[in-house]
Amino acid sequence: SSYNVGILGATGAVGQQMLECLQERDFPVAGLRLFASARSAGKTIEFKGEKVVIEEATPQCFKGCDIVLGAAGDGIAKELLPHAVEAGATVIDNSHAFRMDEDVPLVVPEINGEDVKWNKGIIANPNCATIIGLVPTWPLHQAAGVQRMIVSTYQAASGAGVPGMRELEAQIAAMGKGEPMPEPSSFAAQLASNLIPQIGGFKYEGFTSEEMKFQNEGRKIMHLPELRVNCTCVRVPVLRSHSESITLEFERDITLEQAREVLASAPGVKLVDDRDAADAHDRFPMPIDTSDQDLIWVGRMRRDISNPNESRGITFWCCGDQIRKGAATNAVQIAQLLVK
Ligand code: 2RA
Repeated sequence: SSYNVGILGATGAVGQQMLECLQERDFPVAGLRLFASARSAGKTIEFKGEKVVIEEATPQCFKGCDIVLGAAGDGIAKELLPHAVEAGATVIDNSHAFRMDEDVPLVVPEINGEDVKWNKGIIANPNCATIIGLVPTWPLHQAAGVQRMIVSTYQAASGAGVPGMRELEAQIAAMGKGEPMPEPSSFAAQLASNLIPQIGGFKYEGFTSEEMKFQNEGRKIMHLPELRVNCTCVRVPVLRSHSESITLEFERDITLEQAREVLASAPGVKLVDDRDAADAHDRFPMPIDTSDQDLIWVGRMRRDISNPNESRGITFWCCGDQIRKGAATNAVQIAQLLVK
C-alpha cells in the first residue's frame, strides 16, 4: 500500500532533504503535501517529476495525511503537530518539542527501532549530534557495556539551518577577498576562522542544552538510565557535517581489535581507520568526505590510555552529515519502519 505523506517545514534544509530521501528510498507515497509559512504558500517544489504546491501550515491543514514529517522548529511543532495526530496521522518530528515526553518514542532505527511500536501518534527524531555519536557507540555498547561517555562535538553551521550555512559562506567569501566581515546575525558571533563553544542556552551546571541532550537522549534511546555523559558542543566553520571525538568507558573488557571488528560490520557505520594510508581521505573521516551521504564514518580508533583499567576504554573520531543521518534520513528511516 502507499501513504499520504505531509512535510511540515518543507522549505528548510531538513524539509528539503526529507523530500530527497523519500524519493531516493522510493518510499510508497500515494500523495505528498507540503506545509510551510504563509510566505511560502503557493510556491511549488518538484517531487517525482511533479510540481507540488506549498500549503500554509495551519492546525487544519493535515486532514488526509497518514504520515507527517516534522521539520519545523520547536514552537511550531508544539503548536501544530498535535493537530496532525488528531487528523489521524502518525507524526515523526525532528524538533526537540516532544523528545523527552514519556509517551513519545525517541528512535534511531539502528539502535531502538522496535520502540516505534508503542507510539501514541508522535515519534521523535533525536538531536543530530546525538544520532551521529550513538550510531557507532551502540554496537560497542552491545559488545562491552558502555557506562560513561566523554564527548566533544565539532558541529557544522547547517545545525543553524540554511541561514547559518549562507552566513558562513558569506564570511568565508569576505575573508577570501580581504573584505570586512559581514555583521554576524543573532544565531552566533563570527564563525569563519573562529570556534563558538556554545550551542543552545546554558542549562545545567554550565552545560548547554545541546550538551545535556547527549546524556538525556542517549539514556532514553539506548535504555541506559544510568549512563553518564560529559559532552562539550562547539560550533565550527564547516558547512554540513558534524564531527565528534568520543571516549567510552566499558563495564567489560574489549580490545582495540575487537572494537574495530565490531564497527567494521555495524549498521550505518563506515570504518575509515588506516594510520598508514598515504591519502588523508583513507586515513580518517573528514567532514568534506561525509557530507551528502548517510553513513557515520568512524576512525582514529585508540585504546583509551588514560583509563586506569587497561581494557575498558576506547576513543574514536566520527563524522556524519547533520542534515541527512543527523535529521532527514533518520526520520524517513523511521517512517519506513512504520510501513514495513
Ligand atoms: C545544532 N543540533 O547543531 C543543533 C540543532 N540542529 O545547531
